[in-house]
Amino acid sequence: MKNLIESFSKIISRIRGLVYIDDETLREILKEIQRALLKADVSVEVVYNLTKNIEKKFKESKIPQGVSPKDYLLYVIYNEMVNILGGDVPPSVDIPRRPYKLMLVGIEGCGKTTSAAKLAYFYIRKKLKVGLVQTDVHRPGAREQLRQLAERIGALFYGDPGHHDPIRIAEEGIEKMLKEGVDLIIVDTAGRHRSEQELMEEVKRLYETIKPDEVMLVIDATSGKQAAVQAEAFMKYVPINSIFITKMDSTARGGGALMSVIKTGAKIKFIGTGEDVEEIEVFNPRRFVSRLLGLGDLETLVEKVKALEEEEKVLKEVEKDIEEGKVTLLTLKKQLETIMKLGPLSKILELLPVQSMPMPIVRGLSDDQLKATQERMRKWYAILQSMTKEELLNPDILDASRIRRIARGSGTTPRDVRELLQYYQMIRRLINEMKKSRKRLPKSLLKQMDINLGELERAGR
Ligand SMILES: Nc1nc2c(ncn2[C@@H]2O[C@H](COP(=O)(O)OP(=O)(O)OP(=O)(O)O)[C@@H](O)[C@H]2O)c(=O)[nH]1
Ligand SMILES: [Mg+2]
Repeated sequence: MKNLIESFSKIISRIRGLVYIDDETLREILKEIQRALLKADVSVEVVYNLTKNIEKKFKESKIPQGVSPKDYLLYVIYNEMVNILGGDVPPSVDIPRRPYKLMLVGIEGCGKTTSAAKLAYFYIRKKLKVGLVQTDVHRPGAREQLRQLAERIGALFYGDPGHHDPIRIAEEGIEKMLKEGVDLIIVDTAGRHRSEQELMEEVKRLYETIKPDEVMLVIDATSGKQAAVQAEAFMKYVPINSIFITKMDSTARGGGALMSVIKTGAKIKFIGTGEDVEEIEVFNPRRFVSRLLGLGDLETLVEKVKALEEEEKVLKEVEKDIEEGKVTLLTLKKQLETIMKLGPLSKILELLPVQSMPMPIVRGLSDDQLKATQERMRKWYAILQSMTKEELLNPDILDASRIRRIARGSGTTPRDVRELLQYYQMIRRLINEMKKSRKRLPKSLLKQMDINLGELERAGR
């Protein structure tokens, strides 16, 4: 990890120092990225695809207004890295059913027993009652190792009672844990065997006995790009539902392990970052890449570019609607949708050049006003959601009884609905006036829409 962070920090500062980016510079930067990743044991294929995607995206996309080419390049690099690590959405680590049986598998010394305790501790802190079962009868001291960890973190424990039969231990252990009413049973398995074949067969038999809700494969990050080979070997015997990558703290090949495992289609859920039970993290590709690229402010940049791209898309749609003379409530709904998707209003306002916002937002709002605006948008959106398509397209059909129904359906009042309609009428008037004076739409129009909601409210009362 450390090495990769160092290489990337050099690349990033180089990009930051650029005045313009020509093909030659871009090629050099991509080469540096390739070198850094290959050093982290990322496979040639993954490295090649990644840099090709970065190049393509950077060259082919239109850079949103207000973003410099170097910022856009950083954004593209970040985004492609996140994609290759599993995408924007962090894995869910919720326990969907209780009791839930989680079985850990992995080769000798990869960190199963340690990770079993880490996971138990992770869920104990989420107020679950957790039981640990040790089925490893091969490694001397395996029982004692997990028993002590269990005691330390306050988990229940079951292990080798003296008969050395892993299958029976699994059965007895699960029975005991069910009797104790635990929410989560974590079953540790042996990694030490005479041969890989033997290991796999025991894993398979245990799987059939335990019938786990989830099989989690534990992989040592030092295995680098070989991680995929390991994962595929296990997948031949049991379904692998999730992955725990250990020892991310102690190797330069963590990047390779992560990126190779993703290729197998398995979901990385956790990473281990030290020997202690607390050193466990939910694997979050975005956070991981931010840290890797050493950019605290990158998230902000990414949000900004995303917001701008999103905004441009909606602007285009709105522009089309306006040109075709069909600004309806549906147009408004689309705008609101975009804004709500982008997150807290205060943040969006910081990120966007406000005059191009497709909604009437006033600069210099106080926190209270901002809250009120946000609340109103939420309300309006609820109202629009309660309307039928027909109503959205022909707001003129909205009579008192429809308005009452919509208010009820959206948990608002008829007055709220009327306020929204008033706002809509105002926009329509504006558009008509604009059309008459043949001004260019929609930028100028949108600027005019940038009106004070407070005034509207007062007018409506
Ligand atoms: N630095 C570091 N060490 C770890 C991590 N996870 C596990 N270890 C260490 O790796 C070694 C092996 O861990 P175990 O949990 O015993 O591995 P195992 O897979 O249960 O081993 P077998 O039962 O023999 O298959 C121990 O020294 C752990 O402290 C981690 O995230 N970071
Ligand atoms: Mg073990």
